[in-house]
Amino acid sequence: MKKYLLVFWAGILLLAACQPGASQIVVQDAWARPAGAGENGAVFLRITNAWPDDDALLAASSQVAAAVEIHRSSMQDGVMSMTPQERVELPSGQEVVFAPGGLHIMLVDLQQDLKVGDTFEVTLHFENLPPQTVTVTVREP
Ligand SMILES: [Cu+2]
Repeated sequence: MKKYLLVFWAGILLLAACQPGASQIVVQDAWARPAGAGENGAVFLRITNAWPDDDALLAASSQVAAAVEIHRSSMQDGVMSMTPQERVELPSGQEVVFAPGGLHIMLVDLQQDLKVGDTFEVTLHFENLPPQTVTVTVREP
């Protein structure tokens, strides 16, 4: 397990070294559930802060939805509810996972259908580092 982690970090450092000036936030496995125009969609991904300083995700934007919000799902008294997040901490050297049942990027009022195999762009806005646009692939959960 330790060896695996080491290889993981070497990969991150290599990635960072190959992109001088690029944002030191590494986003992996960005995907969205299929959904129809007029509905709400959700984007899931993993964000690693490979920068020496802490940062935070403050907002997200995309052309495919009328509004984009950052939410956290939680179970309260047996009922699933979503709470908007003003910021999501991205501590240096740590991975933050957006996954079903937890953190997600909510696409409010989709302007187009999201069909399996489609791709679209979402831009992540951070407190310190420059914004980063990632490609999201639509797939079944
Ligand atoms: Cu939500």
